[in-house]
Amino acid sequence: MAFIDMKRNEIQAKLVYYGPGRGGKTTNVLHIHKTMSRQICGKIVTIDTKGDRTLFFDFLPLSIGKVMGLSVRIQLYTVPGQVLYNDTRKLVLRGVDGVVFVADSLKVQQQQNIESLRNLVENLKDEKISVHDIPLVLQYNKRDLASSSIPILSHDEMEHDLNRDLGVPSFPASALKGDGVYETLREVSKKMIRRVTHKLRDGNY
Ligand SMILES: Nc1nc2c(ncn2[C@@H]2O[C@H](COP(=O)(O)OP(=O)(O)OP(=O)(O)O)[C@@H](O)[C@H]2O)c(=O)[nH]1
Ligand SMILES: [Mg+2]
Repeated sequence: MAFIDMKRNEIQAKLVYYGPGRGGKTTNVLHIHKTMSRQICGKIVTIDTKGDRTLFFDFLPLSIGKVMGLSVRIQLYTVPGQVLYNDTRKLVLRGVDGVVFVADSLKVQQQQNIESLRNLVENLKDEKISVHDIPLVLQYNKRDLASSSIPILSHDEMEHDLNRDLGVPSFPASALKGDGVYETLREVSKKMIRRVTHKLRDGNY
């Protein structure tokens, strides 16, 4: 749950990029770090990687402006997507305020997308959070491969497999090229801030 630091007049919210291994979570964060102004974006911290596989997490703090007189800081994390690192995913999910689920458009990854989403639902449940309750957006990544010979899932197939029951905003993206990265981040941030300000207004903090 978002943390309010009254001494510093600051709201801190935790945003987690979740999804199957090699789906493009770290690539999203690297793109944000590379292209965002230094006034907004702090230092990136990458804890333990092997090649391009995240073994623990990536972390990037963003200061995105003011809401109700309070500075808003979003702490952005990625989880390791590989199935065997579930303990780490659970740890990173603790205190989560919003989730970007990065799905891989590769046809061969269809089942991994579905299993990773199921795993997210379970791990959120352990945190007493309903997937229908938390600010969540889906990102269908690697759309640039549509112009290659590699078979990819259609947008409709991904909507059907992943978003049928959720009905949340979804964005096509190529994190590698930077397409759709900010659209995704903007939407989930909007949802998170809306949630925090409602709670503040209702006196739930
Ligand atoms: N063609 C293409 N490749 C991408 C895209 N996004 C990521 N990749 C590549 O996919 C591979 C995996 O990307 P990562 O960002 O490391 O994936 P991840 O989700 O962080 O993976 P884990 O850390 O193992 O969970 C890398 O070689 C990326 O360059 C994209 O939009 N298009
Ligand atoms: Mg990674």
